Amino acid sequence: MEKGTGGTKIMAVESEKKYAYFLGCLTPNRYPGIEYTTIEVFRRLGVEIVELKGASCCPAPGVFGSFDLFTWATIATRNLLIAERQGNNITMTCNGCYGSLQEANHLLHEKPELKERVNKILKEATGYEYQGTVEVKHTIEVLRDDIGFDKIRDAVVRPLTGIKVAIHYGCHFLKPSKVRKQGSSERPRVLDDLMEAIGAESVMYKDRNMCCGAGGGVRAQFKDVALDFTAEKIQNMLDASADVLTTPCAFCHFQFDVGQQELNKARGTNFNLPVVFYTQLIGLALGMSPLEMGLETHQTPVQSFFDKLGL
Ligand code: 9S8
Ligand code: 9S8
Ligand code: COM
Repeated sequence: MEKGTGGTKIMAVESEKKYAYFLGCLTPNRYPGIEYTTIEVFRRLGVEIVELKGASCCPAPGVFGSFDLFTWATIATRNLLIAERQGNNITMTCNGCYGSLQEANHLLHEKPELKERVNKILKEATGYEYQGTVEVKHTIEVLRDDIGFDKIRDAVVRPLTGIKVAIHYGCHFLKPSKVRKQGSSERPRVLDDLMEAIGAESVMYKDRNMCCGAGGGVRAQFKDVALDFTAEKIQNMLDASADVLTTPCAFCHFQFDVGQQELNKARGTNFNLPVVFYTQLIGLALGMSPLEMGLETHQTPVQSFFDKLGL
């Protein structure tokens, strides 16, 4: 097995499915490595990811949605409309983006009067109305439903054996549970199953479903409060002997990765739990190199995790 750096072998893969990638703000601007890795992992597993040209901020559910639901729904629907005009369904690597687009889609189906009001504006602004044909799926759902964990298990060339992963699901992926329909929002399993499929061990830790602290505008307005949450979660993960923290939300990823360094600076702590996005863990298991996934750009060093993996 090639170590550390070096080229990825280009594998020819017939793509069976296609999704438009709703990037949102954080993935492309802060973690282009997550964007690249996700596209490559999906390509290797037979799913083509295309650009959603002209998409805007989702807009962030906990920020825009809580101030003005109608404006939030209209902007979200404009993004859905772009995908509908392209003839694609949407997938993403951020729970906030999933929350906004999935929920707006749901509300438009449930409330015809809202759809009519939103479409009136969209018609004026773009010349088109949203019909409601787009399906919004988190990348986890594409991996589970369109690809299947068995296929992922079969594609593993570098199993993450012996690695203890602390999973942070993030609030918007699970709740509101009646809208998200991810099964139990108190005892989610899907990401645990996925991590086990690539050979890692998911460790349970205290208050696993607690917020990372950043969502809902808390990081922007009350950074110290956000960091209180982050510190508590990281400590709980360390108490469970985690080697690495993973999440399916770019915003949570950002908060844990940057937040640990902010805590160390401001409070003199020594938090250095490597933060690796869940598609990057899959990428590693599929044989991608850490360099091509941009892992060295994460603020919290990932070296201790590499050492454990023998990279
Ligand atoms: S877009 Fe703008 S701020 Fe953000 S990353 Fe996810 S949520 Fe949607
Ligand atoms: S950011 Fe992502 S999904 Fe949220 S609101 Fe609570 S947790 Fe972190
Ligand atoms: C977090 C999104 S992923 S928001 O800050 O709650 O809107």
